[in-house]
Amino acid sequence: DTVPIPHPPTIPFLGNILDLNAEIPLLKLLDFGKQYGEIFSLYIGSKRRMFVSSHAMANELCDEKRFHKTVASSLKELREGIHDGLFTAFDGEENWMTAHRTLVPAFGPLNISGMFDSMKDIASQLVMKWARHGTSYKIPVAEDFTRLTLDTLALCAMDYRFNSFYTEEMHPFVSAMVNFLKYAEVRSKRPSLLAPFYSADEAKWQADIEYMRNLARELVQDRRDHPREVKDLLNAMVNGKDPKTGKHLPEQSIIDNMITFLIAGHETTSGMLSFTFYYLLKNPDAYRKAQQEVDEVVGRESVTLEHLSKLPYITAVLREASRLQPTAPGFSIAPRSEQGDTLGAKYFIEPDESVLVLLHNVHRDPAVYGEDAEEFRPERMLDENFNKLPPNSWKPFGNGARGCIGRPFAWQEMMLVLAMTLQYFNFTPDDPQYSLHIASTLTIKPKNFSMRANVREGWT
Ligand code: MNH
Repeated sequence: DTVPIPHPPTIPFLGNILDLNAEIPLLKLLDFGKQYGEIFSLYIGSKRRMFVSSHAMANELCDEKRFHKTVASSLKELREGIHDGLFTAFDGEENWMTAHRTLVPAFGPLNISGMFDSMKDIASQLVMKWARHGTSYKIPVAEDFTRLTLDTLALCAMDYRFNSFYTEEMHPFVSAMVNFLKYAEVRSKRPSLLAPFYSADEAKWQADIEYMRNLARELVQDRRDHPREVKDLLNAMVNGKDPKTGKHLPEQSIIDNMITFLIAGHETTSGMLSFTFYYLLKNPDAYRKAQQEVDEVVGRESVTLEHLSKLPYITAVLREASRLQPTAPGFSIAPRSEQGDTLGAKYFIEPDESVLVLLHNVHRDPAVYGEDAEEFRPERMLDENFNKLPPNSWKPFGNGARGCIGRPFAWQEMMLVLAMTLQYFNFTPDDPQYSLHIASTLTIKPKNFSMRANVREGWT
């Protein structure tokens, strides 16, 4: 027998829309999760959305035979600019399958290891910047890591240099992309009927889309006119063929996915690096162990790909930071069956309804992580413990076929940056009293978190 899904009181016409009228709606959702438990619903106008907070519920939703990804709210708005690219495609859409089959090898271990030198090129620019500025520089952590991840993606995806470390102003592509993302969120919270009242904003949004697509189109054309032997994603898309049909990707799909990689890959990765430094500086014991591991494995050598596979503690640090602060804080799932589906044998979900997995709450479920679930303790993420976690209890990269295709890319980049920065610098918090505040767009990052970097003895 089914039971009603609990929800906070609603008001006529608006439902719970005012409950979400907060600066950081995510924090409201997480609080409701703590209050209502494994599942609750909210009425956005007349439409009901579900939110789950327990591992048991998330585990059921990750069963791809019963449930699949839905593209809703902000994600759906992004389709105006990147259509059925990998991230925003509706589940089962034809172009998703074609692009997925073509791109899986490009994101495989061989290709990603081929990008090591490009990643190191950009990471060295970051190290150089911090070394030259010295301890008087208050490192704006999230901003500098965003420079790093953007430049890394542009170089590895399309052999293009944004040179963000050499300019105060971001490259125009970056501002267009940031506006595109922000406005998608604004749009998703506004009835589309009202669009005509915002015609200037709408025009700006269209211009941003056009700017990004034109630049991407020029890069594709340039590559076709002047083929080059580089191991970037653009070559994989221009030259690669769908193994099933033997066909090349259409130009529109190449452009959609090139922009998609920049969007899906830069903020998530920079946020995760930023939270990792936040936790390391809050936990001196973990910091010391991480640096000690780098000293033992890498020493004063130049970091290589081989080093990166010998850093189990750093690996655990990244896993633990992304458990506590999953920078893509949720993903949306809906029943496959036209009859709907029932969660936990008691909560009925209609076929057209979607459920958001609240990763923060799922990742802190005491049933999985125990009474110290809220604490940063990398030891619990060392392989011997990590491999014993129940299925679907750690999902920062999403689920199944629609999970993150860029995970090996991001992981290699983050491991490299941690190894290099811990090798060169001693870090101290700029404000030891800093208490964590979250800034959120499509993804989350620590707000106004800054630190200082001191070049370690022996490097100068
Ligand atoms: Mn990534 C999908 C998290 C880095 C490209 N990514 C997802 C999803 C999550 C996610 C969660 C699933 C979203 C959903 O179900 O709606 N991604 C991350 C995190 C990092 C990350 C936490 C870094 C840390 N992602 C990257 C990088 C790239 C990338 C880097 C590209 C180079 N991600 C994607 C793409 C998808 C995706 C493309 C969509 C995959 C698909 O549906 O086929």
